[in-house]
Amino acid sequence: QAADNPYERGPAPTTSSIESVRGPFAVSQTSVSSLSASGFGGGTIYYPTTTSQGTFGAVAISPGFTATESSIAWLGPRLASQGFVVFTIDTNSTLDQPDSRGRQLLAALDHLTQRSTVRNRVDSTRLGVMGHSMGGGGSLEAAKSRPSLQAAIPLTGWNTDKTWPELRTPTMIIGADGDTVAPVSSHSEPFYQSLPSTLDKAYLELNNASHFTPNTSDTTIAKYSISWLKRFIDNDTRYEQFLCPIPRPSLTIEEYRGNCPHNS
Ligand code: 9J3
Ligand code: ZN
Repeated sequence: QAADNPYERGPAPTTSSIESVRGPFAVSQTSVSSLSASGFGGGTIYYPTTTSQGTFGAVAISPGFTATESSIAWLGPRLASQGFVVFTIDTNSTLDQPDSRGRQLLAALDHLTQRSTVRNRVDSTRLGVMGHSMGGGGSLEAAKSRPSLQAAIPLTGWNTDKTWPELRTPTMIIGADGDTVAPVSSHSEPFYQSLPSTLDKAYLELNNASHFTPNTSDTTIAKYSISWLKRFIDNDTRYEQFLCPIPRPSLTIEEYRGNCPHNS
């Protein structure tokens, strides 16, 4: 790791390395049963196998309404292989609403840092949240209630609360142009617009995408999520090149908005 950033993990990134299905770290996994979980429904922890590179930042990820952990499972090894401990969770009930999903994400992070078998591998000061749909709405709720979180990324997020001026956590909102369940016009766009202008924030609208695009392996989601988590959980400015200047529209990007350069 570089002397000037103790949180930096892994080799210098390239476009190819962040688009790859697997990053440089070998990944192990361990299950957390619902019986041993307190305040959420259990899940799977994916983590870099090595113990020779210090602790890693961590992220908890919630599925959406009626869905289970399997719907977001692809993100586990994809993100962990880049150098994060990743906890994909089940919720207590698949019908839980975004505020409950937010509390469950925080309970999962607490389990990860305090009770899990991999707790010694996790830096409890470098944590983030993600989620799909109501789980994405939950990631906004989690960041609102715990401003010490270092990154939040709702994926085609859904919430009845459209305004998030309370957030202090660097947040990347990912929406889909063809989403008819959580249309960007009534969810992701107002979420983004309501975030403080002083916050490090981004809005990525996927092109040719649906509400359920985040449920299968997607290189654009992975590439920008990895960059956001590295930049703000690990303070790793080597990833700034993928976020600034603001990415141009492309075959997979309908629109991107953000503040560049970042200020934290
Ligand atoms: O988690 C989601 O997919 C939320 C979208 C939804 O079905 O909301 C209806 C209440
Ligand atoms: Zn609000």
